[in-house]
Amino acid sequence: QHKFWETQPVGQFKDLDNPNLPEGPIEPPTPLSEVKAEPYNLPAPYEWVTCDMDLDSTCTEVYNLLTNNYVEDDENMFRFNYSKEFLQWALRPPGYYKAWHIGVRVKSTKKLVAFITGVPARLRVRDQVVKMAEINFLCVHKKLRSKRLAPVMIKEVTRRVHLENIWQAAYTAGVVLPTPITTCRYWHRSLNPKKLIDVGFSRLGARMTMSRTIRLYKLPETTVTPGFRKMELRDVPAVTRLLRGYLGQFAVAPDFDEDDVEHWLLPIENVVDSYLVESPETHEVTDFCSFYTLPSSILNNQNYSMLKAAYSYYNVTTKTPLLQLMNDALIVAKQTDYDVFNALDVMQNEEFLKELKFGPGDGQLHYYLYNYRIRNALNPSELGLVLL
Ligand code: YNC
Ligand code: MG
Repeated sequence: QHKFWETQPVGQFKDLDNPNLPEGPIEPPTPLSEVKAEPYNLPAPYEWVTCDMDLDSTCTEVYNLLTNNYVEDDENMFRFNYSKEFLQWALRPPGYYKAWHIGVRVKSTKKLVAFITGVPARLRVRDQVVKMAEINFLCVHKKLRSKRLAPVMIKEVTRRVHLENIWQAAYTAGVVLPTPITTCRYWHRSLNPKKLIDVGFSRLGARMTMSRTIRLYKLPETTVTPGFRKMELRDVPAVTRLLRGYLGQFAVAPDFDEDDVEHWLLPIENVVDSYLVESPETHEVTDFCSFYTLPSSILNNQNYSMLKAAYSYYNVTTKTPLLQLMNDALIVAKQTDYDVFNALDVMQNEEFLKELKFGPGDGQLHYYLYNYRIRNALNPSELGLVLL
């Protein structure tokens, strides 16, 4: 069934109903001297490369590989189009390792045909903070699919993570593998319903006209919460306190310090946006919301080539009602021309999804840990982690 994954230290389907297995690492770390020093073998025409994401030329090659070969929806109508600026942000957080940005080239032409990445992160699982790798952007060129290249890519990134004395990882995928710690659903809030319907992202509801639909999704021109403004560098300490206080309640969540918050949440145009509420009376930062920008290419449409999508990231409230804060997030996204605002049913998101007119999507997103067992699958609302 899973010839590769059956050999890996991950929760196996056969163990799902075994209550005696302890939570925590599945295998102990091995001495670093026992970690394979040489890269895994690739088929003869290919070679490993480390992709230097500081180089604009390398970034462009990675961008082109992903733009043409990365994740599509089930009906092959849309494909993720991560921007170069986004990739540089996602792949260079505090303490990142260049060696974890792994490419495969054709030896003869140097063409980049596969990619996988890791970045370091501290994740808390219940009461344990664990150093992990977050694995993302696994991509094999369409012409090289189903040749068992992916397992080699995964083993090679694992080897390079082990060389840094890190033994656990977190990742998400649209496919079912042994075994998800939780399974989430994407919800979509139309901001530009006419375009979404024209490109086939959504359909006109039963007994709905286009003008009724446009009215249904209409938003105020300006935000309503007093003191709502963009996050700035000076807000990093306050936002870190707010986030740490909030994420503590979830079974699995990042353990963010100020450096992490500065990197992951300080706004970068067309990459990540964060807003907060500064109390007009006390100047205290009481609430926070954020989203990242991930457009999708629209495949085979005459009129449009790109869908501009915002993805809900981390949101925290202590004073403002969550519904009102998220409605303000929708308003700023609409002001800056996003077509759709997406959110997973993680954290407390279910509290606003239906009320704010998000509709459930069809794809599912499964979350996984490598070499870390969790006894029972989590409810999405117990998960405090958003991967890019
Ligand atoms: C996937 N997405 O099951 P079995 S998500 C993990 N994640 O193995 P082949 C995957 N494994 O079942 P292809 C996977 N997709 O026989 C497939 N697999 O045990 C497994 N798509 O390999 C699959 N990007 O090379 C099977 O398949 C084996 O040529 C088959 O390549 C797969 O980034 C892929 O969806 C996904 O580019 C590269 O289809 C290709 O089809 C492709 O014959 C479009 O592979 C783009 C796409 C995936 C996005 C992502 C997270 C990846 C996580 C990888 C696992 C990390 C583990 C932790 C490592 C560090 C550990 C430490 C410490
Ligand atoms: Mg393959």
